[in-house]
Amino acid sequence: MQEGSAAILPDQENELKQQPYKRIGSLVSHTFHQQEALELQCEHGFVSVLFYRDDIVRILMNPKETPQKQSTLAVVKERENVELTLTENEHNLTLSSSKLTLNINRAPVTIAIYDQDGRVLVEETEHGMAFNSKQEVISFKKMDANDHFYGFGEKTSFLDKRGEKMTMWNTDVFAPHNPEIDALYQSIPYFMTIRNGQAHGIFLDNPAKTVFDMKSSTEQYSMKAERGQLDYYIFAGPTPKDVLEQYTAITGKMPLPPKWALGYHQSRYSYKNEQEVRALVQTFKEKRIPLDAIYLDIHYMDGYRVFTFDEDRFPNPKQLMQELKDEGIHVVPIVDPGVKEDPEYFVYQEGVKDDHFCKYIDGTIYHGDVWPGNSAFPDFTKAEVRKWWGDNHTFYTDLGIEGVWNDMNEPAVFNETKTMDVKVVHDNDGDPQTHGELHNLYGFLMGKATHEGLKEQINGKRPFLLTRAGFAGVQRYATVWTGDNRSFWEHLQMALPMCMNLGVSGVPFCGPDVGGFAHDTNGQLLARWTQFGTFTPYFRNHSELHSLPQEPWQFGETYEKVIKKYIEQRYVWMPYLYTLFQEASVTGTPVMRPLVLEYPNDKHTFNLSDQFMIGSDVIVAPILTPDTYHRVVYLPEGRWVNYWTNEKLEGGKHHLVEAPLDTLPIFVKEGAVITHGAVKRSTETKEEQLTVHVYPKEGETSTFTYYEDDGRTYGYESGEFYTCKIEAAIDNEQVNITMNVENDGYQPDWKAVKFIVHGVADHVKVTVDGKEQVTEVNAKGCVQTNLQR
Ligand code: MIG
Repeated sequence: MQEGSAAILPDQENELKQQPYKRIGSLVSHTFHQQEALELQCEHGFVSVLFYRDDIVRILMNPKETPQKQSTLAVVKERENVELTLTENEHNLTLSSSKLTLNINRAPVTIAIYDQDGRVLVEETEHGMAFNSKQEVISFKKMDANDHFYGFGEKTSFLDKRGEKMTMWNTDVFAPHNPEIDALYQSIPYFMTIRNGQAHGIFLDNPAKTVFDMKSSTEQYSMKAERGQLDYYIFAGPTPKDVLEQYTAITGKMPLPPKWALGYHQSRYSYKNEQEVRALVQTFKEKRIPLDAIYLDIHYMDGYRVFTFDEDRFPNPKQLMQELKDEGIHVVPIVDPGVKEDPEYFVYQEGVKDDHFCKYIDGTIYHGDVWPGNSAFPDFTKAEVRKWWGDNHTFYTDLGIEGVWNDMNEPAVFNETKTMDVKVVHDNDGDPQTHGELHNLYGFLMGKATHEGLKEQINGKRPFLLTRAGFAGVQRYATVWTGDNRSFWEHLQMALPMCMNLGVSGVPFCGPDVGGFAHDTNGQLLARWTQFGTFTPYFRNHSELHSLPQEPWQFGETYEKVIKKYIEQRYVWMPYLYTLFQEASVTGTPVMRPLVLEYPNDKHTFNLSDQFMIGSDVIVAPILTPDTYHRVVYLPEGRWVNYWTNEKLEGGKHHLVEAPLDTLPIFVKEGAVITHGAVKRSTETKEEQLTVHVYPKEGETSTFTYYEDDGRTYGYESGEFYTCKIEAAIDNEQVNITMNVENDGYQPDWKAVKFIVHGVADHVKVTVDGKEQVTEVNAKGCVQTNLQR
């Protein structure tokens, strides 16, 4: 419903007034045992402090009793034994590990946390931790004039969240996403502060509605939970990448995805029947546009019943899947949580019989209206239900399907609140809690159920799961797409900071619907969006039922050519991207990065929302407005090379660069090594030759450790992978390159390597592993040499 001016009537003011908070007061007593928690009893509340590692501490506050230590399933880390010392005097207690020191003021109790150099990271204001009569709990922290905030999961608006107030409450938002919509599908109550070049982080592990207010004051910020306890972790940093490593130590890392999940994906709400699917694949083939996956949206089902196919539209799914598989294409069907209330439908029957659905306290099943009509919802907080749900996926995996798309899992319900009744009581494995208390976990737990089920069923292959809703830790199970955006240039613009902040929130594998979901796209917007998509970790074109079709060829040849070129580029860059995905799976550092992650001391990067990095050496600066063929690009310190023209540009300043329709501005840092592959039909096509681009820098050895494995199985966990350290140095008109295989547990397909050395004189000599090579100067003025393995 559209709101009119009535929404701002003057007499509504009072209702909006906040309840006053009560502070926990002074310290009454405390207990401390090495390796246990430090427990504080205060006048009006209880506080626990637990160390997980030297550089990670957890703080809990409960106004009524000693805090419960049970974490949500977002947390995977067990506590390590950390050597701690506690000292006391009449004013305060001091608890230290080798990396963090907590200074706890006795009257009133407020906590300040310092790093090993005595620098304050997080410091409570005099309000400290508090609560109110509505059961809300809150913590107030000092805000430094130099604080910049990143993360918070999937949020609209710009990169730096200083000056924003954000609500975490998983919500299905079809209305246009804009800066005032602060609750979308994902809730990741986590952020990173960068202050004077150093970083620390906070994760609030509370799945009820939470609010982060970095807006109402310039001197303090707050984080509040509507229900439950304050339960948060502090990450010591000091670099932004350290914070990500620490946060993902607690909430887990993205497992290495199957390579096909990194290819180009085509979707539509909906490709409605077998003929449409076949015709689609045929067109991609005829036009020689690469394709790795197509999606089946809700029309494939029989009356929107999950785990069924409509027999008229899809009479022989098994055969269809096989045909597509032979073409190197995967199929990803949508699976929603709502199970149609239908006593003749086996999923509903089983769910009722075995007590799998969400219920009210009196035992009646909760029903809500979604696509299939009145529906029941699995209670994913119960391990048994997750197992049942996961097992049901044999319906798909028996057909050869290896990827699933979870939608509507906020859960979305067609009613005023847009979700499940908060009075529903979840089983929560024997510790019942209301939906209001656990709401933000629902999609995450559905993801856990689905991922674990698929993984068990596909014989050692890596499953792919796409999800709309999630919570902290969602990266362990699923790829995140950013829901129902629109075909607006503004939404293309917004997708950059949104995805960068998802990356900073531990979710490296994410992306928006390319071209925009709702509303009609056009050739130029689709072309520019596809250019951006080449470098979003997840790359899927998807559009809505009533919108103009937006497959790559729908807007005429000029656009088709550009779109095709950038889909091809995705495959050209794949060997580089895959290495970055592997890095992310081990370190938590995202593939797509805001510049501030690499240059936290450079003020030009703090709120740089219209360009990003891929790894630490490549800057991508897409065009984000119509009829625009130039743009400003900021290049940080160092020298940078225009990827297309080899022009060298000085860093530490802004440049005006050209960007005709077929050009996505890309800049490579001098000193970088980049690996490329060939244009392919899909990731199933073998790589015949690896291309190594070298951008030598005087006085420095360039290094890149290239990674490869079979792209499908978990063999890499037992050493079946290939890593090769590529080094290059320029010395007196000679470029010396070495390739040292560090792990040969897997043999790559390619039999030849091509080296392309950029930005050097054409008489420069090239040696590879000590041997001088025959070189030629290629069309772009680069020195090039070929090597057979
Ligand atoms: O509200 O399944 O975000 O990607 O195509 C409609 C139909 C439900 C919402 C998803 C969208 C999907 C659509 N779904």
